Amino acid sequence: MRTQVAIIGSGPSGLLLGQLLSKAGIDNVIIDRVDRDYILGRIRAGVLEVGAVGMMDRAGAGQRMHAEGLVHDGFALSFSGRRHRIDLKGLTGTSVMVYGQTELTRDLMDQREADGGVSIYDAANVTPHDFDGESPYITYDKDGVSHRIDCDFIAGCDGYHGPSRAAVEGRGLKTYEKVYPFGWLGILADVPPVDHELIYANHARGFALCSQRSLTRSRYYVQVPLSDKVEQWSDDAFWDEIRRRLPADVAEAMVTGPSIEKSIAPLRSFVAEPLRFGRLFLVGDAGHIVPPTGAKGLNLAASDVHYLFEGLQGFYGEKSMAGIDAYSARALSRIWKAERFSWSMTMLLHRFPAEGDFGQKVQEAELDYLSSSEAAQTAMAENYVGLPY
Ligand code: RFL
Ligand code: PHB
Repeated sequence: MRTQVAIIGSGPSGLLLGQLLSKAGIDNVIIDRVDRDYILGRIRAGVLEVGAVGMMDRAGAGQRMHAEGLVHDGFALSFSGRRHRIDLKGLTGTSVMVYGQTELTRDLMDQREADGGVSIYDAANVTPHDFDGESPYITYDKDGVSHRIDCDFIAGCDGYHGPSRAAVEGRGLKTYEKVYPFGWLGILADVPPVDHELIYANHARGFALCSQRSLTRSRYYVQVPLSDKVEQWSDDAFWDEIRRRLPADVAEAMVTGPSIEKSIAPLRSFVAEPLRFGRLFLVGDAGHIVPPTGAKGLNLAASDVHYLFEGLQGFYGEKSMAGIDAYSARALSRIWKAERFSWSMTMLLHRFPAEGDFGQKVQEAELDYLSSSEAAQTAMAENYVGLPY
């Protein structure tokens, strides 16, 4: 088989890139290790920046998001028994969209299917080859048969554990990493959200987050030690713990119910540099990871795709390599700012056992300062709604 751009990974970054390329008349094939239902079973991000919303529209897949997504003009910080609202709209003129990654992925998959785009699922041993030269290709096995896709470029949209970054390790790739000493225990439940906006809570027992997927589906998280196993946490134990970490009025208003998903995610900051090796690009989680505190993971995948699409469009439209040459630096400049923000939100809101009571007091002082300084709130709001592409 031959295509112009071979895309490894059918997550948000691969699907967004595929849609934009198809719309621009650039032939592409998406190839994934697992199947559609497996991908849609992953419960991940929930908050979209205005840039990611715009990317969904450009991909022609934004209709349901606009109809069902919830526009949020602010969020709350809870600390020292009180709550302070960050007025995103008032401070920046911009809002965010609450729309789950599962729904966004489903919309992109459906649109790709409707447009006749080619996706290959359940492909084993996907491997990129010869990307240093002008004729790269991908090999994979499916149903016991080996296949080869020849292409002009390979987009590595294959997540943190995919084969694209593995293929460039030891070839000048530099990685930066910070691992946090805790994880997030998250549950999804068909109960109305406790508030119409998100609540991020700093509490002596640990961080908690009240998020949502719709007016009838809630997503809640609590900080847990890395040694905790999800089986240790009954639904009742989870609800008891999150209520302890929230202001009394919020805890009392919380509607509880059986979980439909429960999992623990470790927190990590990670960046790989550069993001381009000849004709292979690292995109989204393949190139970087943020802790979820700033809700930036999916949004960074969207901005990477924006820069890469511009480069590929320049190559096919104007025979120019300028955008392709600039991809890594342009994407990394925005990535590092989101890394910084995600790290600072994580440091501000979580309990760090090694920092003791002193660390907790410093966090409370910073939150108190934030609640009294419009300048500090504006800086937080500007980063939360997303820096410009
Ligand atoms: P994805 O979504 O991981 O998609 C990568 C795709 O590549 C496929 N793949 C392979 N395909 C072929 N061959 C192989 N060998 C392959 N190996 C992997 C995978 O099957 C998959 O379909 O990366 P992408 O597209 O870059 O999108 C990034 C986002 O998914 C990610 O940044 C966010 O979901 C991060 N994230 C969160 N972000 C938020 O903003 N808020 C959150 O609450 C949030 N929660 C999360 C998260 C990520 C998690 N991970 C990665 C474990 C919770 C979790 C658990
Ligand atoms: C989510 O809804 O899953 C979510 C929302 C905001 C975050 C992280 C996760 O900062």
